[in-house]
Amino acid sequence: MILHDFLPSGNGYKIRLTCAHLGLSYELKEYDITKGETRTEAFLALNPNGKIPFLQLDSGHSLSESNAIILYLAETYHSDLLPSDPLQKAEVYKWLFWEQYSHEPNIAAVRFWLTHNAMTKLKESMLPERIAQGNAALKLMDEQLAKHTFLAGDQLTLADICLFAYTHVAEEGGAYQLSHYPNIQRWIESIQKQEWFIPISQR
Ligand SMILES: N[C@@H](CCC(=O)N[C@@H](CS)C(=O)NCC(=O)O)C(=O)O
Repeated sequence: MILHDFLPSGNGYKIRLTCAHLGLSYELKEYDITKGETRTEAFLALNPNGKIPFLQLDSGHSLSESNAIILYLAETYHSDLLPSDPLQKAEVYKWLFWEQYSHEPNIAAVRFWLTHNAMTKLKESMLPERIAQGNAALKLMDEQLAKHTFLAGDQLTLADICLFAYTHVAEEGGAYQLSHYPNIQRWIESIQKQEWFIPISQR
């Protein structure tokens, strides 16, 4: 497998973490998204969406969208990261869909704007609303984690890998303070203690 990625990306990190958990090896091809390296003709021929992460399988098939990729990997390797019971599985899907709509646009996008010199007047005007929505997302996670060890219950699943990726770096850029969310902090530490854990800057 070849993973096309940018190491600071939480979306790419979801795949690196899933592969680490599953013990899968892959070739890494790195792109600097701040220099438009995913917008070249050569990259667009591979992935017309012009974004990392992007996984080329040995079969010749290719996949984009981080959460589709981690679902594919967990199902293919029959991992307990995705429960087989339909209701428990739906709980995992729920967090993955929620992440893309209610978490990633507020936490990941704001981190990128503030840490990669990507602020414009328009983005600046959107910032207060995005930060309010991001804090609402963190509060919801914190409340869930007050009741359960992990997001989808008491077993670690793809929901945790998916949401760990951008939550643990939410403070980068200064928009969010994780000290307001003690249950999230406990959960972050418990994931960092897993024997398969790798930091975001690694593969
Ligand atoms: N929904 C997609 C988002 C992918 C995405 O936004 N990728 C960003 C980096 S995290 C990117 O490649 N941006 C470069 C660009 O748009 O030119 C996923 O979950 O994989």
